[in-house]
Parts: sequence; structure tokens; C-alpha cells
Amino acid sequence: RTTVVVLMASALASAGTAAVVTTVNTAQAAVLAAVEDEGADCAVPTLPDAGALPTEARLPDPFTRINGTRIATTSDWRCRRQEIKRLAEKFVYGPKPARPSSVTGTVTSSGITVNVSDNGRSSSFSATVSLPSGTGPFPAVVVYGGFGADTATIRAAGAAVISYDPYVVGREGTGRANKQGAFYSIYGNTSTTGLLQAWGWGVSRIIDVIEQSGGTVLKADATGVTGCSRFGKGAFVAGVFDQRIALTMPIESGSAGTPIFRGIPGEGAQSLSSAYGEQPWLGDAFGSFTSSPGRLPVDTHEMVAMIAPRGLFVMDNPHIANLGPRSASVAALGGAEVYRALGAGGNITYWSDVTDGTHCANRSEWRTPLQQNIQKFLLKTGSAAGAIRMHSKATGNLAEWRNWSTPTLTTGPTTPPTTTPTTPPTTPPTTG
Ligand code: MCU
Repeated sequence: RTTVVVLMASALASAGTAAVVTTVNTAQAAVLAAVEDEGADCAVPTLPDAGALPTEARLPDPFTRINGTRIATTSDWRCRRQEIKRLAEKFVYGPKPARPSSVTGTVTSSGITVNVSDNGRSSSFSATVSLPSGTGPFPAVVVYGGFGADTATIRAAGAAVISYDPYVVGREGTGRANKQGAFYSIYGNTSTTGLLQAWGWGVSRIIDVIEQSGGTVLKADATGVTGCSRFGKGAFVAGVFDQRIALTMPIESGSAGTPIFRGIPGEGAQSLSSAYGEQPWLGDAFGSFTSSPGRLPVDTHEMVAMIAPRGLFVMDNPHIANLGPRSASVAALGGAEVYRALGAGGNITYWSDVTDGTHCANRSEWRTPLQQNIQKFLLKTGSAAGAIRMHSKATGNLAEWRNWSTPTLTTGPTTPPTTTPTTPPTTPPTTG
């Protein structure tokens, strides 16, 4: 029932924009979680230490648990996803604290205020709101920073724009031992959590306030997030770690965003050490992987998978190798395997088939898919199927990057994470 169609669009060859388009047609399962972290109760085994990780040049299998068994049912994904989340926190982005003990604030037609207390400390920040025309309550898209996102199209499609300045939550330009902003006022200047995770935490707290507001201005179950470049990295991470976000739309995110870490050196994208050193975007723990991404027990195709089955629209620029567009397409292709296994293959779009090479340009090619994604995941009036649409300059090949196949997950109950009896051994089995 799942069909994968690959079309070579050569008609545009004269313009040099031949694209590879993969349409993944499956049942449309737009399942949105009611909570930020649905698998918080899952038992996750003790994670390995950074020094004990094997090198694997290819992408880790998203369907294989830490204990080596493979998941078999769609219900198994919830706790496998939690394992990926914990690995991503430990080795890539730094931990995202659980919902703070107190979040209060207001939502009006022009702004949102957020007050947070946790750990006996508190901080506040705010964002501005621009409503679309018509009668609310409206869905909303949180737009990081002031450039790159097509806010006119977002509002014309019927969603409000929440303009979010991530720097008030996590500042750039600080050392790793002196991080600043609303997140670090609460969790400490020496928190090992990087800015991307801190910025996403700020979005989660905005959603907390919308949830508590009674839904007269903005709807709490129809929030999207977007941003370009460093804010594309941020928008991606926000969607990865909050399952209440219905639509995640990173634009030209580059290294530390969507591109697979393992592909960045070969593609000549911004090096991992450059991205790690430029700003404390990634967590401090990532520092030991910048010259050996093959040691990472996760990669960004699994961050894509963490967004499944929710809406994901990745926009990329194939004309700037520094952005790693081929590696980003591999992340989308790899993550799309999880979408497909969950019966939600039509909920992901990757689109780098664009002509203008300017970074963070306003692009006509993305207007229709942007509108369609807003209709489908935020307004819930559309059903357009997503597609992987790679420009010929940057076509990833997932087969080169994996040695695992995609299972057919059944819809039964969860299967035990061990193949042998129920009582787990108290010491790990010896290998070799
Ligand atoms: C693509 O995002 C970043 C890039 O990683 C940085 O090296 C560069 O300085 O800034 C880009 C960006 O955020 O541009 C607006």
C-alpha cells in the first residue's frame, strides 16, 4: 500500500534545475501529542559513556534499540523515540529540563509574556504577535529572528506569526562557561545545554502559556515553528523536542541543523568544529565528536524521526555547499523511513529545488508548499502529500549511508525490548 515514486524532472534541464522528486504516498496520520514529551515514562537503559562508543561510518539504525533488539510495532516507537531523545540530549544538544514548576503569562492579539520559575529561580521573556485577518482563535507559527521566513505567506494562509527573539532566552557571543539568557538564569551559566535546546525550551514555554490562556486568541494545538540559518537550526531542534509542535519548518539550517553530522566533512559543509566553536549552539558534550562524528550513537536522520508523525517541511538551498544540503537531504530520506514505517510518509517534505542562491532569500518556490503545510497541519483543512524534492546539485543517496532496512511495523501492542525472558540480567552480557 505504500508506494514510492521517484521522478526525474528533466524538463527544466535548460534552466539547470533538474530535480529529483520522491513522492511518498501513505495514509495521512497527523497525530499530535498532547504533551511535550510523550515518552517521559519510558525506561531507558544506562547510556554509554562518550569514551566507550564504537565508530560506525554509516547512520545508526533508528529501529534498533540500545540493547540491540529491533522494534516490531508502531507502539514500540514511543519508547524507542525516548532512547533517541536521551542520546541526542547527552551527546548532541544537552538536556532539556522537564516542564518547569511554574509557567504563567498572557496572550493578547499583540503579544505573549512568559514567566517561568524552576529550581527556586525565575525569569521572564516576551514575544510579539501579528494576527492574520479573519476571526480567531488562530493557529500560530513561532518565527525565530527577523529574516528568512515568509511571514506574509504564513499570515495570508491564516496563521498568526509569533515573532520570537531567541537571544533573550539564550544569548550568542558568550563562552560556554558563562551562558546567558532566560534559560541560563534558571538552569545556570555553566549549564552544558546548548543554545539551540535553550531556544526550543523558550518555544515550549510559549506553548505552555498559550495552553493556559483558554484559547481565545491562539489555538494551543496548532503551533508551528520556523526560522532561517542559525534560526533554522533552532526551529528544527524546537520541533524535535516538543511533541506539541504540529509543524516544524527549518530553512537553510546548515551544520548543527538538519544535515547528517557524518556527511558534513565529505560534503565540505561548515565543519563540525567550526559550528561547535562559532557559538554555543550545540551542547558542550558535542565537543568530543567534532572530528569523529562516526562515534555519535545518533545522527540527525533520527532527529527527523523524532518529529514523526508530525508535520515537517525542510527548506534548503542547494547552491551553497557550506550549508550541507546533500547531507540534509540524507537526513530527510533517512528520517522519512520512520515516517513511512509509522504510516505517515506523506507528512514530511524536503525541498531544495530552488533557483536563487542567496542565503535566506524569500523564494517563490516555497510559497505553495508552505501554504499547503499550514493548511494541513495547523488549519487542518488540507491533505496535500509531502515529497522529497532535491535539486540536482545536492541529491543525497540514503543507500550509501545505511546498512539497515526499514521494517514493516505492525499495529499491535508494544513488544518486549528483550528477546529472552522478562527479568533483565543485572550485569550486561559479555560480548566477543
Ligand atoms: C547557516 O547558519 C549559520 C552558519 O552556521 C554560520 O557559520 C554563519 O556565521 O551564520 C549562518 C547564519 O545564521 O546566517 C544568518
